[in-house]
Amino acid sequence: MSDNWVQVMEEGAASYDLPAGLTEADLKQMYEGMIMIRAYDERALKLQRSGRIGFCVTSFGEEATQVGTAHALRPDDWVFPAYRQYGVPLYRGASMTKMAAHLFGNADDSAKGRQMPAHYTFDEHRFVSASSVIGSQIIHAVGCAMAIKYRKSDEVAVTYFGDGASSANDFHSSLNFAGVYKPPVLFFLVNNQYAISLPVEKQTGISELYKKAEGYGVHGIRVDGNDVIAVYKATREAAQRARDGKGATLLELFTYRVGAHSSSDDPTRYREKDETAEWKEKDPIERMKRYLQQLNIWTEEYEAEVWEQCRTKLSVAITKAEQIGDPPWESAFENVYAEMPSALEAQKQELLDRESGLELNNEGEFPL
Ligand SMILES: Cc1ncc(C[n+]2csc(CCOP(=O)(O)OP(=O)(O)O)c2C)c(N)n1
Repeated sequence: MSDNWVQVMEEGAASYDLPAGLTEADLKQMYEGMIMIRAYDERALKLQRSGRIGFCVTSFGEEATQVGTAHALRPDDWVFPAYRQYGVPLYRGASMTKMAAHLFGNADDSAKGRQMPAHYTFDEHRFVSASSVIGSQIIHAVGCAMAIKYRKSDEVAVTYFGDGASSANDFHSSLNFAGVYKPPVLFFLVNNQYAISLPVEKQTGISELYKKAEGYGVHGIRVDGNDVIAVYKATREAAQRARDGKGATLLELFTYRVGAHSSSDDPTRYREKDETAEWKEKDPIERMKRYLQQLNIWTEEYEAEVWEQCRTKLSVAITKAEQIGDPPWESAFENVYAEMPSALEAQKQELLDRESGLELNNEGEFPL
Protein backbone atom coordinates (compact mmCIF):
# COMPACT_ATOMS: atom_id res chain seq x y z
CA MET A 1 0.00 0.00 0.00
CA SER A 2 1.32 3.48 -0.84
CA ASP A 3 2.66 5.98 1.71
CA ASN A 4 -0.47 8.03 1.17
CA TRP A 5 -2.74 5.32 2.62
CA VAL A 6 -4.02 6.12 6.12
CA GLN A 7 -5.34 3.25 8.25
CA VAL A 8 -5.31 2.84 12.03
CA MET A 9 -7.58 -0.10 12.87
CA GLU A 10 -6.91 -3.36 11.12
CA GLU A 11 -10.00 -5.05 9.75
CA GLY A 12 -9.61 -7.72 12.37
CA ALA A 13 -8.75 -6.56 15.84
CA ALA A 14 -5.15 -5.57 16.26
CA SER A 15 -4.03 -3.18 18.91
CA TYR A 16 -2.66 0.24 18.05
CA ASP A 17 -1.64 3.33 19.92
CA LEU A 18 -4.37 5.89 19.78
CA PRO A 19 -3.57 9.05 17.81
CA ALA A 20 -2.48 11.90 20.06
CA GLY A 21 -5.33 13.58 21.91
CA LEU A 22 -7.86 10.75 21.53
CA THR A 23 -9.30 9.34 24.71
CA GLU A 24 -11.57 6.38 25.37
CA ALA A 25 -14.40 8.87 25.78
CA ASP A 26 -13.68 10.12 22.24
CA LEU A 27 -13.83 6.56 20.91
CA LYS A 28 -17.20 5.97 22.53
CA GLN A 29 -18.52 9.29 21.29
CA MET A 30 -17.55 8.37 17.74
CA TYR A 31 -19.04 4.90 18.08
CA GLU A 32 -22.31 6.32 19.38
CA GLY A 33 -22.29 8.94 16.62
CA MET A 34 -22.09 6.22 13.97
CA ILE A 35 -24.92 4.28 15.59
CA MET A 36 -27.03 7.44 15.62
CA ILE A 37 -26.59 7.81 11.86
CA ARG A 38 -27.42 4.12 11.30
CA ALA A 39 -30.56 4.41 13.43
CA TYR A 40 -31.53 7.61 11.62
CA ASP A 41 -31.18 5.94 8.23
CA GLU A 42 -33.17 2.89 9.25
CA ARG A 43 -36.01 5.09 10.51
CA ALA A 44 -35.98 7.50 7.56
CA LEU A 45 -36.21 4.60 5.13
CA LYS A 46 -39.14 3.10 7.04
CA LEU A 47 -40.91 6.46 6.99
CA GLN A 48 -40.42 6.67 3.24
CA ARG A 49 -41.49 3.07 2.56
CA SER A 50 -44.64 3.56 4.59
CA GLY A 51 -45.52 6.73 2.67
CA ARG A 52 -45.08 9.14 5.57
CA ILE A 53 -42.28 11.07 3.82
CA GLY A 54 -41.66 11.34 0.10
CA PHE A 55 -37.94 10.78 -0.26
CA CYS A 56 -34.77 10.14 1.67
CA VAL A 57 -31.09 9.52 1.21
CA THR A 58 -29.17 7.04 3.37
CA SER A 59 -25.48 6.54 4.09
CA PHE A 60 -25.29 2.91 5.19
CA GLY A 61 -21.60 1.95 5.39
CA GLU A 62 -20.37 5.55 5.13
CA GLU A 63 -20.88 6.54 8.77
CA ALA A 64 -17.15 6.70 9.55
CA THR A 65 -16.53 9.28 6.82
CA GLN A 66 -18.94 11.64 8.56
CA VAL A 67 -18.12 10.98 12.20
CA GLY A 68 -14.33 10.75 11.78
CA THR A 69 -14.18 14.08 9.97
CA ALA A 70 -16.70 15.80 12.25
CA HIS A 71 -14.83 14.72 15.38
CA ALA A 72 -11.59 16.24 14.07
CA LEU A 73 -13.09 19.60 13.11
CA ARG A 74 -13.92 22.59 15.28
CA PRO A 75 -17.52 23.78 15.66
CA ASP A 76 -16.59 27.05 13.91
CA ASP A 77 -15.23 25.31 10.79
CA TRP A 78 -17.52 25.70 7.78
CA VAL A 79 -19.12 22.68 6.12
CA PHE A 80 -20.23 22.54 2.49
CA PRO A 81 -21.79 19.09 2.11
CA ALA A 82 -23.33 16.97 -0.60
CA TYR A 83 -26.64 15.30 0.31
CA ARG A 84 -25.12 12.29 2.12
CA GLN A 85 -23.50 14.07 5.08
CA TYR A 86 -26.39 14.84 7.44
CA GLY A 87 -24.44 12.81 10.01
CA VAL A 88 -22.18 15.84 10.39
CA PRO A 89 -24.83 18.22 11.83
CA LEU A 90 -26.20 15.29 13.84
CA TYR A 91 -22.74 14.88 15.32
CA ARG A 92 -22.40 18.62 15.88
CA GLY A 93 -25.50 18.45 18.04
CA ALA A 94 -28.22 19.59 15.63
CA SER A 95 -31.67 19.30 17.14
CA MET A 96 -33.29 15.99 16.26
CA THR A 97 -36.63 17.79 16.04
CA LYS A 98 -35.16 20.09 13.38
CA MET A 99 -33.71 17.12 11.51
CA ALA A 100 -37.10 15.42 11.54
CA ALA A 101 -38.83 18.69 10.58
CA HIS A 102 -36.76 18.70 7.45
CA LEU A 103 -37.71 15.11 6.58
CA PHE A 104 -41.34 16.25 6.59
CA GLY A 105 -40.63 19.70 5.08
CA ASN A 106 -42.90 21.14 7.76
CA ALA A 107 -43.26 24.66 9.16
CA ASP A 108 -40.37 24.04 11.55
CA ASP A 109 -37.95 22.98 8.82
CA SER A 110 -34.92 25.31 8.63
CA ALA A 111 -35.30 25.21 4.83
CA LYS A 112 -39.05 25.89 5.17
CA GLY A 113 -39.91 22.99 2.89
CA ARG A 114 -38.18 24.64 -0.08
CA GLN A 115 -35.15 22.37 -0.37
CA MET A 116 -35.25 18.79 -1.56
CA PRO A 117 -35.93 16.40 1.31
CA ALA A 118 -32.69 15.18 2.91
CA HIS A 119 -30.89 18.41 2.00
CA TYR A 120 -30.43 19.82 5.47
CA THR A 121 -29.14 23.24 6.44
CA PHE A 122 -28.14 24.55 9.87
CA ASP A 123 -26.88 28.13 10.23
CA GLU A 124 -26.05 27.55 13.86
CA HIS A 125 -23.76 24.63 12.98
CA ARG A 126 -22.15 26.31 9.98
CA PHE A 127 -23.62 23.55 7.85
CA VAL A 128 -24.46 25.15 4.53
CA SER A 129 -27.51 23.90 2.64
CA ALA A 130 -26.64 20.58 0.98
CA SER A 131 -26.15 20.75 -2.75
CA SER A 132 -27.89 18.44 -5.17
CA VAL A 133 -26.15 20.01 -8.14
CA ILE A 134 -23.24 17.65 -8.24
CA GLY A 135 -19.94 19.33 -7.34
CA SER A 136 -21.28 22.89 -6.97
CA GLN A 137 -20.52 23.01 -3.24
CA ILE A 138 -16.78 22.45 -3.87
CA ILE A 139 -16.45 25.93 -5.36
CA HIS A 140 -18.43 27.48 -2.52
CA ALA A 141 -16.06 25.95 0.04
CA VAL A 142 -13.03 27.37 -1.76
CA GLY A 143 -14.69 30.81 -1.81
CA CYS A 144 -15.39 30.56 1.90
CA ALA A 145 -11.79 29.50 2.55
CA MET A 146 -10.55 32.53 0.59
CA ALA A 147 -12.66 34.75 2.86
CA ILE A 148 -11.15 33.04 5.92
CA LYS A 149 -7.69 33.68 4.52
CA TYR A 150 -8.38 37.36 3.80
CA ARG A 151 -9.69 37.80 7.32
CA LYS A 152 -6.62 36.05 8.72
CA SER A 153 -8.85 33.78 10.78
CA ASP A 154 -7.87 30.19 11.63
CA GLU A 155 -11.10 28.41 10.71
CA VAL A 156 -11.13 25.93 7.84
CA ALA A 157 -13.77 25.30 5.20
CA VAL A 158 -14.47 21.68 4.30
CA THR A 159 -16.48 20.17 1.50
CA TYR A 160 -17.76 16.65 0.90
CA PHE A 161 -18.52 15.20 -2.50
CA GLY A 162 -18.56 11.84 -4.24
CA ASP A 163 -16.38 9.98 -6.72
CA GLY A 164 -18.81 11.05 -9.45
CA ALA A 165 -18.36 14.70 -8.51
CA SER A 166 -14.60 14.36 -8.92
CA SER A 167 -15.26 14.31 -12.67
CA ALA A 168 -17.34 17.50 -12.61
CA ASN A 169 -16.00 20.84 -13.85
CA ASP A 170 -16.44 22.49 -10.46
CA PHE A 171 -14.06 19.97 -8.90
CA HIS A 172 -11.29 20.87 -11.34
CA SER A 173 -11.79 24.65 -11.10
CA SER A 174 -11.82 24.41 -7.31
CA LEU A 175 -8.66 22.36 -7.05
CA ASN A 176 -6.88 24.59 -9.51
CA PHE A 177 -7.82 27.66 -7.50
CA ALA A 178 -6.86 26.01 -4.23
CA GLY A 179 -3.49 24.93 -5.64
CA VAL A 180 -2.66 28.51 -6.66
CA TYR A 181 -4.02 30.54 -3.71
CA LYS A 182 -3.65 27.95 -0.93
CA PRO A 183 -6.79 28.79 1.07
CA PRO A 184 -7.55 26.68 4.18
CA VAL A 185 -9.90 24.15 2.59
CA LEU A 186 -10.25 20.37 2.91
CA PHE A 187 -11.74 18.38 0.08
CA PHE A 188 -13.38 15.18 1.34
CA LEU A 189 -13.76 13.01 -1.72
CA VAL A 190 -16.03 10.25 -0.43
CA ASN A 191 -15.25 7.44 -2.83
CA ASN A 192 -18.19 5.09 -2.28
CA GLN A 193 -17.41 3.54 -5.68
CA TYR A 194 -20.71 4.43 -7.35
CA ALA A 195 -22.35 7.50 -8.89
CA ILE A 196 -25.90 6.16 -8.74
CA SER A 197 -25.54 3.10 -11.02
CA LEU A 198 -22.19 4.04 -12.55
CA PRO A 199 -19.17 2.26 -11.02
CA VAL A 200 -16.13 4.44 -10.53
CA GLU A 201 -14.03 2.70 -13.20
CA LYS A 202 -16.58 3.64 -15.85
CA GLN A 203 -16.57 7.33 -15.10
CA THR A 204 -12.92 8.22 -14.51
CA GLY A 205 -9.66 6.85 -15.91
CA ILE A 206 -7.78 6.78 -12.60
CA SER A 207 -8.41 4.26 -9.83
CA GLU A 208 -6.82 6.11 -6.90
CA LEU A 209 -8.75 9.35 -6.95
CA TYR A 210 -6.52 11.22 -4.47
CA LYS A 211 -3.92 11.36 -7.24
CA LYS A 212 -6.05 13.92 -9.04
CA ALA A 213 -4.80 16.43 -6.44
CA GLU A 214 -1.22 16.32 -7.64
CA GLY A 215 -2.12 17.75 -11.03
CA TYR A 216 -3.18 20.94 -9.26
CA GLY A 217 -0.36 21.22 -6.73
CA VAL A 218 -2.67 20.16 -3.91
CA HIS A 219 -1.66 17.64 -1.23
CA GLY A 220 -3.59 14.39 -1.64
CA ILE A 221 -4.00 11.33 0.59
CA ARG A 222 -6.10 8.18 0.58
CA VAL A 223 -7.77 7.14 3.80
CA ASP A 224 -9.52 3.94 4.81
CA GLY A 225 -12.99 5.44 4.96
CA ASN A 226 -14.35 2.55 7.05
CA ASP A 227 -11.79 3.20 9.77
CA VAL A 228 -13.20 6.05 11.83
CA ILE A 229 -9.94 6.62 13.70
CA ALA A 230 -7.95 6.87 10.48
CA VAL A 231 -10.48 9.35 9.10
CA TYR A 232 -10.20 11.38 12.31
CA LYS A 233 -6.39 11.29 12.27
CA ALA A 234 -6.06 12.27 8.62
CA THR A 235 -8.62 15.08 8.97
CA ARG A 236 -6.97 16.47 12.06
CA GLU A 237 -3.58 16.58 10.37
CA ALA A 238 -4.98 18.13 7.18
CA ALA A 239 -6.92 20.74 9.17
CA GLN A 240 -3.77 21.66 11.10
CA ARG A 241 -1.88 22.04 7.83
CA ALA A 242 -4.61 24.35 6.56
CA ARG A 243 -4.67 26.40 9.79
CA ASP A 244 -0.87 26.72 9.56
CA GLY A 245 -1.22 28.37 6.15
CA LYS A 246 0.04 25.34 4.21
CA GLY A 247 -3.06 25.14 2.03
CA ALA A 248 -5.58 22.57 0.90
CA THR A 249 -5.65 18.78 1.17
CA LEU A 250 -7.70 16.35 -0.88
CA LEU A 251 -8.62 13.36 1.29
CA GLU A 252 -9.99 10.42 -0.64
CA LEU A 253 -12.11 8.53 1.91
CA PHE A 254 -12.31 5.07 0.40
CA THR A 255 -15.54 3.32 1.30
CA TYR A 256 -18.61 1.69 -0.22
CA ARG A 257 -22.26 2.70 -0.57
CA VAL A 258 -23.91 -0.33 1.01
CA GLY A 259 -27.45 0.97 0.53
CA ALA A 260 -29.24 2.39 -2.47
CA HIS A 261 -28.34 5.77 -3.99
CA SER A 262 -31.60 7.13 -2.59
CA SER A 263 -35.06 5.85 -1.69
CA SER A 264 -35.87 6.02 -5.42
CA ASP A 265 -33.09 3.63 -6.44
CA ASP A 266 -32.82 -0.18 -6.66
CA PRO A 267 -29.14 -1.21 -6.70
CA THR A 268 -29.93 -4.91 -7.27
CA ARG A 269 -30.49 -3.92 -10.90
CA TYR A 270 -26.88 -2.91 -11.48
CA ARG A 271 -24.59 -4.61 -8.95
CA GLU A 272 -23.88 -8.08 -7.66
CA LYS A 273 -25.17 -9.20 -4.27
CA ASP A 274 -21.77 -10.73 -3.48
CA GLU A 275 -20.05 -7.39 -3.85
CA THR A 276 -22.40 -5.71 -1.39
CA ALA A 277 -22.14 -8.67 1.01
CA GLU A 278 -18.36 -8.40 0.94
CA TRP A 279 -18.49 -4.72 1.96
CA LYS A 280 -21.07 -5.38 4.65
CA GLU A 281 -18.36 -7.48 6.27
CA LYS A 282 -16.22 -4.34 6.43
CA ASP A 283 -18.91 -2.40 8.27
CA PRO A 284 -17.31 0.61 10.02
CA ILE A 285 -19.51 0.25 13.10
CA GLU A 286 -18.67 -3.44 13.56
CA ARG A 287 -15.02 -2.66 13.08
CA MET A 288 -15.08 0.01 15.76
CA LYS A 289 -17.00 -2.34 18.02
CA ARG A 290 -14.22 -4.92 17.77
CA TYR A 291 -11.74 -2.20 18.65
CA LEU A 292 -13.75 -1.14 21.72
CA GLN A 293 -14.09 -4.79 22.75
CA GLN A 294 -10.37 -5.14 22.58
CA LEU A 295 -9.96 -2.12 24.84
CA ASN A 296 -12.52 -3.65 27.22
CA ILE A 297 -14.83 -0.67 26.94
CA TRP A 298 -17.71 -2.39 25.13
CA THR A 299 -20.47 -4.50 26.70
CA GLU A 300 -23.80 -5.89 25.45
CA GLU A 301 -25.61 -3.58 27.90
CA TYR A 302 -23.76 -0.51 26.64
CA GLU A 303 -24.61 -1.40 23.04
CA ALA A 304 -28.30 -1.96 23.83
CA GLU A 305 -28.50 1.28 25.77
CA VAL A 306 -26.97 3.33 22.94
CA TRP A 307 -29.43 1.90 20.40
CA GLU A 308 -32.33 2.43 22.75
CA GLN A 309 -31.39 6.07 23.34
CA CYS A 310 -30.99 6.77 19.62
CA ARG A 311 -34.31 5.14 18.74
CA THR A 312 -36.17 6.95 21.50
CA LYS A 313 -34.71 10.29 20.41
CA LEU A 314 -35.89 9.58 16.89
CA SER A 315 -39.38 8.48 17.94
CA VAL A 316 -39.94 11.58 20.05
CA ALA A 317 -38.74 13.92 17.28
CA ILE A 318 -40.71 12.21 14.52
CA THR A 319 -43.95 12.14 16.48
CA LYS A 320 -43.55 15.86 17.09
CA ALA A 321 -42.56 16.66 13.49
CA GLU A 322 -45.51 14.81 12.02
CA GLN A 323 -47.94 16.99 13.93
CA ILE A 324 -46.50 20.35 12.92
CA GLY A 325 -47.99 20.75 9.44
CA ASP A 326 -46.84 22.52 6.30
CA PRO A 327 -45.18 25.94 6.20
CA PRO A 328 -47.73 28.69 5.41
CA TRP A 329 -47.92 29.57 1.71
CA GLU A 330 -46.91 33.15 2.30
CA SER A 331 -43.55 31.99 3.65
CA ALA A 332 -42.58 31.30 0.01
CA PHE A 333 -42.20 35.07 -0.35
CA GLU A 334 -39.74 35.47 2.50
CA ASN A 335 -35.96 35.46 2.75
CA VAL A 336 -35.05 36.80 -0.68
CA TYR A 337 -35.37 40.57 -0.21
CA ALA A 338 -34.71 42.54 2.97
CA GLU A 339 -37.59 44.75 1.87
CA MET A 340 -40.15 43.09 -0.31
CA PRO A 341 -40.57 44.85 -3.71
CA SER A 342 -44.10 46.10 -4.37
CA ALA A 343 -44.70 43.68 -7.26
CA LEU A 344 -43.94 40.73 -5.02
CA GLU A 345 -46.03 42.20 -2.23
CA ALA A 346 -48.95 42.38 -4.68
CA GLN A 347 -48.47 38.74 -5.70
CA LYS A 348 -48.37 37.66 -2.10
CA GLN A 349 -51.59 39.58 -1.39
CA GLU A 350 -53.26 38.06 -4.44
CA LEU A 351 -52.34 34.57 -3.30
CA LEU A 352 -53.65 35.22 0.20
CA ASP A 353 -56.91 36.71 -1.16
CA ARG A 354 -57.42 33.73 -3.40
CA GLU A 355 -56.55 31.24 -0.70
CA SER A 356 -59.24 32.58 1.58
CA GLY A 357 -62.11 32.01 -0.88
CA LEU A 358 -60.55 29.35 -3.00
CA GLU A 359 -61.94 25.97 -3.91
CA LEU A 360 -59.05 23.82 -5.10
CA ASN A 361 -59.49 22.54 -8.64
CA ASN A 362 -57.59 20.09 -10.78
CA GLU A 363 -57.74 21.96 -14.06
CA GLY A 364 -54.20 23.20 -14.12
CA GLU A 365 -54.84 26.59 -12.59
CA PHE A 366 -52.44 27.61 -9.82
CA PRO A 367 -52.50 26.46 -7.08
CA LEU A 368 -52.95 22.82 -8.03
C1 LIG B 1 -24.83 18.60 -12.22
C2 LIG B 1 -25.61 17.35 -11.94
N1 LIG B 1 -25.57 16.33 -12.83
C3 LIG B 1 -26.26 15.19 -12.60
C4 LIG B 1 -27.03 15.06 -11.46
C5 LIG B 1 -27.80 13.75 -11.18
N2 LIG B 1 -27.14 13.03 -10.10
C6 LIG B 1 -27.65 13.04 -8.85
S1 LIG B 1 -26.74 12.14 -7.80
C7 LIG B 1 -25.64 11.72 -9.01
C8 LIG B 1 -24.46 10.82 -8.70
C9 LIG B 1 -23.42 11.46 -7.83
O1 LIG B 1 -22.48 10.50 -7.49
P1 LIG B 1 -21.29 10.81 -6.51
O2 LIG B 1 -20.74 12.17 -6.77
O3 LIG B 1 -20.32 9.68 -6.60
O4 LIG B 1 -21.97 10.87 -5.07
P2 LIG B 1 -22.75 9.73 -4.26
O5 LIG B 1 -24.20 9.88 -4.63
O6 LIG B 1 -22.19 8.41 -4.63
O7 LIG B 1 -22.57 10.03 -2.81
C10 LIG B 1 -26.00 12.27 -10.22
C11 LIG B 1 -25.26 12.07 -11.49
C12 LIG B 1 -27.07 16.15 -10.57
N3 LIG B 1 -27.76 16.10 -9.44
N4 LIG B 1 -26.34 17.26 -10.81
